Amino acid sequence: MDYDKIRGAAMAYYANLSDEEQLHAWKFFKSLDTDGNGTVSRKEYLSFLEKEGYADTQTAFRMLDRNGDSGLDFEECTSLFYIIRVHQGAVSCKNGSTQEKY
Ligand SMILES: [Ca+2]
Ligand SMILES: [Ca+2]
Repeated sequence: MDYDKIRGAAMAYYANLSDEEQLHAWKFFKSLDTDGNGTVSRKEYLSFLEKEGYADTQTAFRMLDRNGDSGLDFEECTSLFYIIRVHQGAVSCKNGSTQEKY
């Protein structure tokens, strides 16, 4: 997966969301950050995936953790939000984007 492309798309996607949807993205981030320290650790990330029934993946975490500090900040989580929303959790590919929303 071309993460730079995903990230660019995620940023554009987020920028075009309504206030309500942006709030939803924020809540999504807060729901991942279960201890409320402002970053989503790998453990928090994995327990979220487990809870939501997504397979995998440490690979995706490494991909999402762009600055390599072993935690996902809000911006990094936006990419995850985008992937889940737009690609229906298709961290494992599939037909790509037939309906791009940006
Ligand atoms: Ca945390
Ligand atoms: Ca990070």
